[in-house]
Amino acid sequence: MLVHDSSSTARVLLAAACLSLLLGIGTGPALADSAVDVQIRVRINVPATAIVDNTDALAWKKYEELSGNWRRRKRPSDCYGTNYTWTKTEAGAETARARWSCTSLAAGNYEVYAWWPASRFQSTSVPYVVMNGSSSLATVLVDQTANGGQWNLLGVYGFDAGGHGVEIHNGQTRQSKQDRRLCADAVKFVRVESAQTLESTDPMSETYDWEEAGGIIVPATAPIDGGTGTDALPSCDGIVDNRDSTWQKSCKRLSGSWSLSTGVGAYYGRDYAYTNAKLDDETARARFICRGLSAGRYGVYAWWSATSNRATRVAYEIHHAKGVTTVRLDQTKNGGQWNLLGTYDFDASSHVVEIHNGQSTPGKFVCADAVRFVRVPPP
Ligand SMILES: [Ca+2]
Ligand SMILES: [Ca+2]
Repeated sequence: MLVHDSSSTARVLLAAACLSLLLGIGTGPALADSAVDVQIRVRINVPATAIVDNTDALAWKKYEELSGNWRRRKRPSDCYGTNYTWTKTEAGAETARARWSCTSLAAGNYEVYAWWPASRFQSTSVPYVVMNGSSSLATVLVDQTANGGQWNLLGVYGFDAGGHGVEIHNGQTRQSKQDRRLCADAVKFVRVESAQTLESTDPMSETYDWEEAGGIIVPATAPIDGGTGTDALPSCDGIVDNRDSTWQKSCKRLSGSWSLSTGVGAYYGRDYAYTNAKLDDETARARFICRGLSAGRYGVYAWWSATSNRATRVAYEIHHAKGVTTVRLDQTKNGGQWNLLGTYDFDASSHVVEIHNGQSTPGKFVCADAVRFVRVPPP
């Protein structure tokens, strides 16, 4: 823990100072140097993991109720620690919000997990908002009727030092009359060294280096001994564009009306598809599928063209080996680049991302442009 490391740093500095005093009487500058030597050997271990429970109220990690009426309940069977808090669901705007935060973690990419006790009376669509300081990175909708008593991955996100946070609220959490409540229990941040940040380059002239391509499957006919080139792209390079229609990779309209456009720049490939965003139930859905990728852990990315009339809560559903995770993203910003939706385990040949227009921003548009799967090492 950083707090602990700070104090051990302080102890060593104190020891160095004492050493100076003990040995340094009358000798002056030479011993000041030796004190510096001792300082340089101090190694601060930056913590890689932090769990924040609803009972934490420390300076560096705490749970706070920002609004509404939260009540504490003991249920040792499948909650984290000794208890959790809960509040009632709302069909409309939020009336209750709580936050877990941790200020002792270094900057970097972290897996974010949530733990809840499951109950059939809890909401099937609980928004967890991943926060970097005061900025929202993504909203992940979680089904609290299932997967209780375990750490559930909300995705991989980049944080600034000390900016790690997750908020939960009860807005639009009542999907049926059985959804009476939602709970706030614990969250966990785990540093991942391997998470990749893809650079925004011109996608049409992108070159592939077989060695660096990592998990990208190289077909048997392609060179396997390294080398860079654009002339022998693998048949399934992990990128699925809205125009792809082969067996290896395709983007299919599952429902609704989608139009093609080049009206807003910085799209991927030839163009993008768009549809109207809806406040309530979805009316349009499209599926990006990539076959030919091996089983394993992949970072999932999406590309869109951003403008002010895009929807701010666009639902991307990642269909992975452990189920379906929905990530909500703001398409008014971060256009023209690969944006990480999280890291997930996939079975072979079943890499699927679906996008739909439900529970979003009416009057705005949802853009389906391209998605990408990039293999990362297992944790
Ligand atoms: Ca707890
Ligand atoms: Ca496209």
